[in-house]
Amino acid sequence: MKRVSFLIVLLLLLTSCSAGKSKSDTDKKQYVIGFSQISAESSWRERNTESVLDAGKKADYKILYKNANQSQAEQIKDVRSFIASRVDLIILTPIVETGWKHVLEEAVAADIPVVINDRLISEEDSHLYQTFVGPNVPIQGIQTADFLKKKFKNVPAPINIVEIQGSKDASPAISRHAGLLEGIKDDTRFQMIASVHGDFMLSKGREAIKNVAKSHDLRQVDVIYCHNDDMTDGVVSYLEETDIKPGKDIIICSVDGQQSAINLLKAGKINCVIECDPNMGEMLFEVVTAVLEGKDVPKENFTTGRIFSEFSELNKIEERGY
Ligand code: GZL
Repeated sequence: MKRVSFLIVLLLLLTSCSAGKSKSDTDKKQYVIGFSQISAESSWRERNTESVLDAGKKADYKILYKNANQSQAEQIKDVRSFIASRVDLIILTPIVETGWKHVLEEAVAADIPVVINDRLISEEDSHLYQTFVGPNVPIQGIQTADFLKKKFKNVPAPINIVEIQGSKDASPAISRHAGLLEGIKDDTRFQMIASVHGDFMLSKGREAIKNVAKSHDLRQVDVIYCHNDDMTDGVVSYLEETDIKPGKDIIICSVDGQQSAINLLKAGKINCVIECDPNMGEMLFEVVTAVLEGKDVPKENFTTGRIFSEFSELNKIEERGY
């Protein structure tokens, strides 16, 4: 009898404890998201990764994070491992534009939605993902061209441009190149005399300009257009070892808006920085939530960016945080 009343008390206690939690708390499923990131090639990328991981945590998702160390083969493996783990959704930051068809078809077959972060994949595979969150990159090239037209107003031809592109076949490298060409096509004074790749990395940016200097006299170069700030840091460090003054003898344009580039801009060593905001985590998870709730989402969700240049009020630029 004693034993029976003890069990009844225990049962009452247990039911009163679970009654403390609301029904929606107990019913709420914690979604599992696989996030396949490219690597940590730049400070920009490190901030982007933090932004995504922080926002995922804040939105109460369980994030499985994988860094592919600049290898597409590795990234494909990472995505496959998410499919095998039956995650609820995959966030993919594609290192290059092409080569995703098979793995994304596998995700579709497993009924796992894919959201693309930061870089795009080729148009023909766009039916294989739900939506994209990231910058409108072609505009960044056009904004650079607008700055150059202003800077070189009334300067006679030729105006020689050297371009240090990001990673070969990566969507921002393709679009920053195309964007600049589009922006200067109506002004024949501008000509691109060399275009090389620097992998979006400081060391490779430095190596790239050093190689250009072997085949071109840098004193004939008017503009260096770098596809990101880390490569710009490499280019400036190389030029500072020569008798060419960066920002004065050669006009330097960059993209991203890292603190290092803003410091160079304030020091007059570079001339224009197009902001590309890496803090896209919050926007990304709003979209992720909408996808998981089965809502309609636009195919493209663009972040915005400003133009910082020698024509801006530089003391008004806030600390960048990346
Ligand atoms: C831009 C992004 C680029 C940044 C780089 O959308 O993919 O990759 O500009 C980064 O700094 O490494």
